[in-house]
Formats: sequence, C-alpha cells, structure tokens
Amino acid sequence: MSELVSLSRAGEIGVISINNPPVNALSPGVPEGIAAAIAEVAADASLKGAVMIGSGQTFIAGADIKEFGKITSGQRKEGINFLDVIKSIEDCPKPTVAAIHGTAFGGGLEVAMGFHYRVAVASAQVGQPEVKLGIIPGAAGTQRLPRLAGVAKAVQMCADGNPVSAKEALAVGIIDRIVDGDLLEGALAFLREKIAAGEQPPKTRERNEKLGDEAANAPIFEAARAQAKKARGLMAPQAAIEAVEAATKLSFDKGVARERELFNQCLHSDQSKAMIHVFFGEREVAKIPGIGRDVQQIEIKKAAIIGAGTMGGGIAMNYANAGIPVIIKETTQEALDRGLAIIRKNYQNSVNKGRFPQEVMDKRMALITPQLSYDGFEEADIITEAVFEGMALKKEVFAELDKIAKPGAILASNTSTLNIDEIASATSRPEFVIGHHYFSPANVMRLLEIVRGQVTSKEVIATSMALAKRLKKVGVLVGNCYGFVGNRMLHQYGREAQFLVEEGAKPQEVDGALYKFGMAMGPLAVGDLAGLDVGWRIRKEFKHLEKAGVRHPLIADLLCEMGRYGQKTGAGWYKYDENRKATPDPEVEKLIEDVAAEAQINRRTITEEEIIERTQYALINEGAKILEEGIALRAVDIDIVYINGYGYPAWRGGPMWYGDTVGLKKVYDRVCQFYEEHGELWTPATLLKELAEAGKTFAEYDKAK
Ligand code: T1G
Repeated sequence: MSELVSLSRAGEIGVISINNPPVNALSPGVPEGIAAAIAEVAADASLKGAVMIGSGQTFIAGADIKEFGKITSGQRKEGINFLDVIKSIEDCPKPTVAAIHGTAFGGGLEVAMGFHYRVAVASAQVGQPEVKLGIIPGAAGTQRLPRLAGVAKAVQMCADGNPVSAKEALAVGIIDRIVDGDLLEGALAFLREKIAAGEQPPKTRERNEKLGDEAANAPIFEAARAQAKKARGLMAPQAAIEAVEAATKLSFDKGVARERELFNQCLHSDQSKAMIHVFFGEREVAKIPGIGRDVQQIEIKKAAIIGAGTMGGGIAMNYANAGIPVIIKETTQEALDRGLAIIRKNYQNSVNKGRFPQEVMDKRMALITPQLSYDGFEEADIITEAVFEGMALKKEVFAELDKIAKPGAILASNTSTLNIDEIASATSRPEFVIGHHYFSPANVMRLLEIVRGQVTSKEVIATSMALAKRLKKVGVLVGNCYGFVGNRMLHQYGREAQFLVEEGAKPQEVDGALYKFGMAMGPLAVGDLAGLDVGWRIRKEFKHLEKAGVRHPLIADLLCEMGRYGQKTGAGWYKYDENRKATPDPEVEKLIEDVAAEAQINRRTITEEEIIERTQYALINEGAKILEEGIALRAVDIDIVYINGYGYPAWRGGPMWYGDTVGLKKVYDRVCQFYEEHGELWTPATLLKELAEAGKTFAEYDKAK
C-alpha cells in the first residue's frame, strides 16, 4: 500500500484508510492503493471482510479535478478510469463496507457504490456533482446509482448535481445504515452482523430490481430533460440524463460504455474547461499575496448595520443565517418596520418553499435586533454602513461611527462605486475601514467585493475574506477605483449596449443576443430591473467628471426625464404589464430614432455577432486595464466577480476566460478596429496588446504572477 492508502486490522476485519488531504481525492496512487488493499483482504484467510474509511474531514470527495486539465491538454494520455478498481471491490469474495463521513461526491460515491454496503454518519452527504464541472459521472455512477436509489432519484442527482443528506440517502437505498457515535466502530459492527448472517455480499451492478420499465421510466426522463433545459446552454445535464437512461435500456457493461462516451464528450468541451476554471477560481480568489494564514484575524461575534433598506436588510440576513447576532438601525420607525417586514417575508418564502423549517426562521429573526438608536453599536465587532449612495452622507455616518465603535471594530461600507479612502478619511481609524460591496439581493447573490483602502490593515482584510466564507459568499479582494471591478466593467458593457441601440439595434435585439450568449438578463432589461434612475443619479453626481468631446449614451437620461425608470414605473426601455412582463415600446423606438437623427448617428442593421463583440470585448478590454492597474489581483478574480455578481454564464468561464477562448489576438484586433471607428473609449489596454502579440492568454498571465 502507499501512505495514501493503508490497510490495518480490527480483529478479523481489514480496515482500509484513505489519507490524501484535504479531501481524499482519487489522485494518482489512491485508486491503485485501494485495489491493492482489496486484493490483500481477498487473499488473507484471516480476514473475513473489509471496511474503508476516509482520514480527516471526509470520505473521498471525488476524482482529483486537477487531473482533468492534464488529460484535456494531452499531458496524460488515458482518461480517469476507476472502473476496474470499483469492480474489484464489488467482486471481492468477502463482504465490504464503505464508511462515509463528510462528502462522498463524484468518484467518491462511485467507489462507495462498488462496496457491498454503505454506512454513514448523519451529517454526511453523498452526490454526483460532476455536472457542476461541465462533466458527468465517469466511473459507472450513472449505472450503479439507479440500481441503488431508483431511476427518478438517480436521474435527478446526476442531472442537477446537488448532494443529498445521509437521511435521504438511507431512505432511497443509497446507504444501508446511519451510524450514531464512532463511524468506524459502527461500520465494523454492521459488517460483523452481515458476516454472522452469512449473507451473500450483494453486487450493485447485478441489482436490477429498481431499474423499472420503459412505461414507468419514459415520463421520468421526459420531465428530467424538460427540467435540464432550464439550465440554458449547458450540455452536461442532458448527457447525464442520457447516461442514466442507458442504464435502464442496456446491459451494465454497455451502459458503462455509453457513459464513458458521454463523459469524454463533456470532458473535452469548452464548457467543462470553463467550469473547472471557475471551480478552482472560486478558491484561488481567497489567496491574497502577502496575507497568509499567519495574519491574526479579528473575532466576529457581533455585527451591526446602518440602513434597513433593500441592501441593509439583505446584509442582516446574511449575518443571521451564519448565526451571528446583528443590530440593524434606521432613522425612522416606518423605515425600520418596512425593512424588517421584507426580511420576514423573505424568510417566510423560504419556509413556505420547504427550504428550512419555521423554527430556523424564528431563530434567525431572533438574531436580528431592529432599533433607531446606536445602542449596542459599541459592542459590535463589525459595523456595515448601507445607506444612500452619496459621499456626503457616508462620510457623516463614518464620522459618527468613529466616535461610537469600540477600538478594533471593522467599519465596512456597502458602497458600490464610491472612493473608500475618502470615506475612511472621515474617521481616525482608516486602517479599520474597508468596502464590503454586496450585490442585490444581498441575501441571495454570492459575490462580496471586498474593497481595500490605501491603509486598510492586513488583519481587516484577512478577517473580511474569512467572514465572506462564513457568510457563504465568494469574497474577492479588489482595489479602490470608481466602480471597483464589477461596476467599472459593467459601465463599459452598458455603454456599448446603449451605443448599439443608438446605432440601429433594437433594445430587444441587444438583450436577446446577450441572453442567447448565456447572460442571465440583457443589459437594458437589467437597467429596467435595477431602476434607470439609480445610474441617472450617479451620472448627475459625477457630471463634472465627464470628458468633453467623448461620446456618452443619450437615451437612458431621456427615459428618466420622462419618468421611465423601468419596472418600478411600469416603463423604461420596455413597457411592463401588471406581472412586470416586458414588451418592446414603439414610443421608445421612436425616441431612439429621433435622438439618433439629431445626433447625426447613421443607423444601420447590426448583427448579433457585433452585439456580442462590442459588449464582451468592452468587458475584456476594461478588465485588462483593471489588471494593469492592480485593481484586481488576477484575471480569474475578474471572472469570479462577473459570474457571481452579474449573471455571467459559468460555462463560459467569465469575461477574461471567454477572451482566452476566442483568442486574445482576435479580441485585440477587433478592439483596434473599434478604436478606429469609435474613438478613445476603445483605447486598447496595453496588457491586452502585449498578451495578444505574445500569443498568450490571461490564464498564462495569472500563472506567471
Ligand atoms: N479535486 C481536487 N481538489 C479538490 C477537490 C477535488 N475533487 N475538491 C476540493 N479540492 C480542493 C480545493 O480546490 C481546495 O484546495 C481544497 O480541496 C479544499 O476545498 C470520476 C469525474 C469536497 C465539499 O466536484 O465540492 O469525481 O484551495 O475549499 O469548503 O465520476 O471541495 O485548499 O488549495 O472546497 O470544505 C467530483 C468538489 C469530482 C467535489 C469540500 N467531486 N469539491 O468543501 O473545501 S469529478 C467534486 C467540493 C469526479 C468521477 C468524476 C468541496 C468539498 P485549496 P474547499 P470545503
């Protein structure tokens, strides 16, 4: 055995332990070690069976995802094949048990299903999350899972990739017992019962009684395909369904062969490469150069929020969801009551949908203390300001906080664009001031842009990054500039969308092309959703910064002057019915034509391709400038911001990854053409030019850092 896999003895039972921290992935050497251990158990007459268990935090959490890049790049020839190892477990003449804690995910569950029995602690989870990586189970998971859990549960788990609890796994037949107390002891006791009973160890691949028949299965697969279509553009869920269906129609071996074909198609797809990039990216962003695990964090036991509006209320829910008591302050009882009513309604919706029981809602509500005063703020370890987006008010609030907050408390602003250093200048403790930019709705959107000021301390940054994980957010550290990373890029993206409308594209054509590209919503529809007046107010506040002679969008301000703020006024770029369903508005089309004529803009037919290039390359070019300026640490950080904050499709990897996929030479050449046609707004980023001319990618730029 290797040190990755060891075999010890508990009397007449062999105990196989996997020791491949941090998640016991099936890295090279682990499958081989398991096979060797099983062979030794089978050959050792003194052993009557075997239990396999994971050391550390979990059972096997899957194949080693880092290996996929080596396969798709040709570094490693063969695919990941655990099939023989799993079959050797299943064919072991002595009964075997998989003892599960933590997560048996992907290949981990597939290995566990090769065992004759499976037991788990109540907190364990099992799942086939491969579709979240753009692939499907590749070690007979789609063939064994329906044999244990039945077709409906198996196709749901393989197509949506979500984990199930030990309790549910027991109910559907994936595991055989939930063990209280010590897992290994429980697994040994379970196996001794089976040995004593003299049962023939059941081979999962031979258990066909749950595979149902054509008549019963057809509606299941039809419903699964319809559900999977909702994950627009994704190929893996459909492939997973196809593979599970093969289990119901073909022999086990032919079903495995079909699964392998589908697995390889997915593994080599751009979608899977992008989603694996995102998987590691969401973990990479937590690594801040110069701020290691040795940096002392500030303990967050109590929080306080100023402002119970949409954002403040959502932020309060994040703290309550994490079990952190939180005060929320408003200036009037009416505003406070309105804010608490929204929080209560959000929680009630979740209870009504069965997401969690009423007592969880009650516990969370009890952690939120609404008030009109600053009472208790002096005990808060972190205070987050979520008031109106105006610098004067924010500085006034921070000046007050400076007098109230205890020494060492973090003072965070939820500002979405304003200068965090200027806000910090209102206090005597700028090293404790930081931006915590949540995205609306704050209790739903995973992104937290963490904006470091010039003197924000390492401790405050380290604490903010850890707090993001505790609040189940993806925290991305960004520098201080107008719009930070996300909104600064959104500004360019929205600019181009509006220019395209002025130049001849209908609003629904711009939004339609980007929706088809995979964006959750088109940019104009997003503006109507968020409220066109939000941007209008900011543009008025920063009117003095607009450069003379530089083109800026003309229509949005006019729509606001007409009182067309978007959904909230029943009309914006589109008109909305009582159910907020959008329809194109001839009045807006007439306005666009008139404004374009007055501005002497020659309108023309604009292709979908140009819409995508003008909007996406504006994002990429601005992203390259953000990288050059050090506002983002890595290109992948920008991708993670855009996917988690702006509805960018994960299966495209984010704007920078998409640029790599298109090829930076092509992107750069088109940016230069747009510069010729449209002027300085399209000034190519130096970094983009350099990478394009060197034939390099943003991913290589990140690696070289
Ligand atoms: N492979 C390689 N590294 C992994 C990994 C994996 N499967 N899972 C986690 N890591 C790394 C991760 O990058 C991080 O590294 C560290 O472990 C801690 O992760 C054949 C083909 C298990 C629920 O999709 O869902 O099996 O940043 O921060 O919050 O059919 O990790 O420390 O350097 O996420 O406690 C299927 C993916 C693979 C599971 C733990 N399995 N992982 O969460 O820790 S495909 C998955 C997770 C497959 C088979 C197919 C989570 C977790 P670093 P973490 P966590």
